[in-house]
Amino acid sequence: MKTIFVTGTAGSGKSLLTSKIYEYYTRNGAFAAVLNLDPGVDSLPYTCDIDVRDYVDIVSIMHQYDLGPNGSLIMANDLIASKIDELQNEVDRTNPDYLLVDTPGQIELFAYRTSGPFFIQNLRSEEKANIFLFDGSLITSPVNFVSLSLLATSIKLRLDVPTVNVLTKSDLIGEKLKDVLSWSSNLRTLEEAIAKEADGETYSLITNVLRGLNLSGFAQGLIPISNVTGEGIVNLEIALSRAINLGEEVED
Ligand SMILES: Nc1nc2c(ncn2[C@@H]2O[C@H](COP(=O)(O)OP(=O)(O)O)[C@@H](O)[C@H]2O)c(=O)[nH]1
Ligand SMILES: [Mg+2]
Repeated sequence: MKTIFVTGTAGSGKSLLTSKIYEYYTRNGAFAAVLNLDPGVDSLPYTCDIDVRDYVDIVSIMHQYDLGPNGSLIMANDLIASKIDELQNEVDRTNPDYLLVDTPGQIELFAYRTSGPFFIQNLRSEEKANIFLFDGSLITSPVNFVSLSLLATSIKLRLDVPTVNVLTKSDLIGEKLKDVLSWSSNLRTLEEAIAKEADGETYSLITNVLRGLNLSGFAQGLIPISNVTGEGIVNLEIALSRAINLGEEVED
């Protein structure tokens, strides 16, 4: 079994992409299954094979601990790790070729809290990979792009699994797509774009951070996709196969 985690900010397209990857593998004759790890979600664009909501119930948490919706979501996210044995049993019983894990919108789970990385590191699977989604609609400026890349870097260093970086909603951003791809592959282009927008102090802070992180090397290979038109999904599959199968692709 190979496990693919889909992470990214709230609304970046995780659930919809999960459904597209599921369809892709199924169409190609592989046995794929979906694990929904989001305890707070109402409706999903796919049928879950395994669902954390069977074990963690937001409404009972609200009542039991007298919490509001935010507090109970945070608590529910922390409880995910404590349900790993139950979820692992279901995963083992299902035993798919590809397990797709759709994750909660609260990115803190992976950026800061222990529960997210614990779950990813301790779920037993032959191979694991993470897809991190850069939400195309959030990249309205080069500074925003850097900010999102820093978040992606924080998560990558905490998860310690091969990561594929994806830019979603390519259908919505028009001309900006070209800019974003050039920022992600060429540090100089990114610095020039920032120089036009930021004042001296911000510019020097950002460029120092970028050089320290060698962001251009890190963000290289940002794959643009649209979950709506299907554009780029095949490229994503190729990158994903490389990450999890060491180059062996799903057979047609
Ligand atoms: N136009 C467009 N909309 C998208 C794309 N991906 C997701 N969406 C929409 O963005 C919203 C959030 O998507 P969802 O998959 O629920 O995001 P999640 O919170 O990360 O799981 C939904 O209304 C989706 O239909 C995309 O590539 N293009
Ligand atoms: Mg979702």
